[in-house]
Amino acid sequence: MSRAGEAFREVYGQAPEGVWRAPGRVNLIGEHTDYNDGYVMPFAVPWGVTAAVSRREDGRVALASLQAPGREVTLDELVPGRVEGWAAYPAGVVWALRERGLPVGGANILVDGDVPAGAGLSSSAALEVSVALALNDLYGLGLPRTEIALLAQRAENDFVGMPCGVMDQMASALGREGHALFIDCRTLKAHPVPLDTGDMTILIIDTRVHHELADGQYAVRREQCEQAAKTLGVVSLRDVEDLAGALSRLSGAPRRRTEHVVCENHRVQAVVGLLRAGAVPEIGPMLNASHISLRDLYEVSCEELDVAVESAVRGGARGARMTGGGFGGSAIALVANDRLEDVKSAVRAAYADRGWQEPRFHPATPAQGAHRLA
Ligand code: GAF
Repeated sequence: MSRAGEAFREVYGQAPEGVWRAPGRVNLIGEHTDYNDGYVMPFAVPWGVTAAVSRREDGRVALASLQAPGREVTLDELVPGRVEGWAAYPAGVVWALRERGLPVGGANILVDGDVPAGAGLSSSAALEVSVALALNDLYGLGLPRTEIALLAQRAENDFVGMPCGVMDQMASALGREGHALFIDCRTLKAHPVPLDTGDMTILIIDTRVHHELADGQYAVRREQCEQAAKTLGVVSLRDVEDLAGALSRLSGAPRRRTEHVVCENHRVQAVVGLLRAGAVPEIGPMLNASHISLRDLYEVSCEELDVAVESAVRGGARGARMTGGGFGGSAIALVANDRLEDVKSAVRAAYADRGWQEPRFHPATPAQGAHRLA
């Protein structure tokens, strides 16, 4: 029995009906493109959330965690804004399923997460998807994985109140071991692309900072993209074909955001081609270009991410970029295995010079997406 299963038995007095696991994600390339109907290329990471779950018939949802205080709500209390903290994510999933008219009742839930805290590796998607998959199986909903991802996103958008795109939930629900997922966020088709890094490593550099003041900036970026699409008369920035012409009709922030989104979509397609050709080291320049664009055009980086990326490249990485929403969290670097120690030392030294907290390093290997453990 997993640790979550054992803890469930202690908290609720009997064994769970089942145990599920969903991973966090790291994004190889394709940043801030998902909510523009664009392309992304994330993969599931080995860290995630394990959820032990049983149904209950009294209209109550009990939420326990090995990492945080628990909470119990009735199904009637599932109203956006009424549940706060971590519990809003699983509660939001129950809410989203019921909003869709699906026959989901109460539940006893216990979760155990091991995603490095605050690293920007999407512990929230792991939490949502693990619980959504559990309820899907227990209540016999028969939802396809893409639907599970969309419902998890709905929980985060409309119950938690974070206007995220669908990338993280898709990566968690559909990830495949040894593969990155090339996702078209308009059609929601996800193509697994083998990510065989050979004698190289994708190194996660966790800056261990999160700039809370920037939290509202995600929604601002979305609005600026929508505004640009409206000015250009397209459904979304995905539809821009003549970039030079589009840029000549825009100014200020919407112009910079558009340039990033259109070029980032092309970079994703280029990386897919290179990976399919087995040319992993050649994606390095694409990673660097993505970072510069996120820093200068999309303006979602921060000093700690920039220093991590620059010092990693100076230390010998083939390429590096911030990953995820930005303003802290993690960067990734593509590094030949015999240069790993040089790269880590270079980043550590750059942080120490500035008197910053030591960053953490994790090798990222593409892991399996959400699945039932027991
Ligand atoms: C966050 C969001 F949750 C994703 O949907 C995506 O937009 C990402 O930022 C930026 O690419 O992780």
